[in-house]
Amino acid sequence: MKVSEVQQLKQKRAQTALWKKPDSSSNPSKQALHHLLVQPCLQSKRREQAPDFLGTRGYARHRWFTITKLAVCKETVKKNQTTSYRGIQTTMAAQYLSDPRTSHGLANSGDSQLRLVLVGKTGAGKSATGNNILRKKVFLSSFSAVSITKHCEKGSSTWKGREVVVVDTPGLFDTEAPDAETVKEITRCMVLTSPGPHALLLVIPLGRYTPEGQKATEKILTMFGESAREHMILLFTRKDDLDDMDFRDYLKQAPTAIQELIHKFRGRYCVFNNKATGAEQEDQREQLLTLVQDVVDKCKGRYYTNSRYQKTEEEIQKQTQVLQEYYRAELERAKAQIKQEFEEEIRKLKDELEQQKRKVEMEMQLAEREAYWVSRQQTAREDVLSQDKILEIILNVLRGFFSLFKD
Ligand SMILES: Nc1nc2c(ncn2[C@@H]2O[C@H](COP(=O)(O)OP(=O)(O)OP(=O)(O)O)[C@@H](O)[C@H]2O)c(=O)[nH]1
Ligand SMILES: [Mg+2]
Repeated sequence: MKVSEVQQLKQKRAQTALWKKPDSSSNPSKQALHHLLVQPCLQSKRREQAPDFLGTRGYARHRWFTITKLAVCKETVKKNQTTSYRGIQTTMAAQYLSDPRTSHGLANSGDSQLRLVLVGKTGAGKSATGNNILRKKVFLSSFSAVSITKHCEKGSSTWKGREVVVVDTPGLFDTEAPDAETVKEITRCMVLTSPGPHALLLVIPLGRYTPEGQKATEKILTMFGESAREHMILLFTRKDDLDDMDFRDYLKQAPTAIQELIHKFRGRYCVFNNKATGAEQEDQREQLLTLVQDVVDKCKGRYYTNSRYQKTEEEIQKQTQVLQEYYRAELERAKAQIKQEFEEEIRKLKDELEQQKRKVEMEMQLAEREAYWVSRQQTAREDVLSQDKILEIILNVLRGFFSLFKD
């Protein structure tokens, strides 16, 4: 069999498949669609062809199949377009851009995320805590004399219908002066939590609050500054080391440094046993997230931000717009190509029925392409954040006035 014959056979098979009778019971709006889409064809200037047009029962069914699919496709595009481009910009701006005059990000009702950052000394139990909040093993956590987490990482889960985003960090504040690698990691942390975290969890292991640990805490408090204090929560790990002792009893004889911290944080603390399972694990997670919600409520929904976070967010939005423009251009390019290819083919066709069939196919392909690129525009921000390039761009933007977090 010749290649052209095989192709013809394949085409015929494909057409037969399309012509299969659609299940009318599965499509209750069939009558309405007929009225809307087929009826106008019958009333068109090709009316005289109508009996033949519908007389070809298979073709009529094929048109049904195609028209219904096209209508669904167009409906998807319409739906997507309501939130596309300008819509995306407005939503994102409202959701993420904070008032540049304040040092706090104003949460929008659409901002359903709860963004948390874990900070603390190496080995304090940040990654183990992150995994317990997320209820899954996302971060590497292990007993070691050297730091385990090398880069900031992000994980997410849900709590009461809200997305909980947790960012785990390496021991960013262990060294005296931040080196280039630390600055890079702090920037990565800002990118991952942009436009700003709702709560900063300062992780401290119970019974191991060494002088170095105290130094790290002081550095964190200084670096984030006074404006971050109301977003901070103390998270003590190693509750299991207390055995059956009540935490309040422990506090009575705890090192003064711990007592002072509790006082400084006005009782905003949580105690975790990262080895816990079952109900105990669920209870401590619930207690922490309820405390986070309390913090958010007290801050009237605001998240923590500063001038560097605002610059970071501005740049993310700028890059998102560039990518959306690119996706829009790609859509136009794809549409022009589809039109050119089909129109050339249609021009060569003599049979008006065949021409009509090709036009419907063209419309379908256009609608499908549009649905694809519109959805890419909607998720452009995620695409920007998943590229390594964004970190370099923001590092460049922040270079020169990087004095860590403090305003
Ligand atoms: N018994 C007990 N061990 C814990 C607890 N929390 C953490 N650990 C252990 O402490 C060790 C260090 O925990 P990590 O979660 O890796 O600590 P980290 O702060 O992420 O450390 P770096 O990534 O190196 O900065 C691991 O062996 C954990 O299992 C806890 O509540 N109880
Ligand atoms: Mg870690």
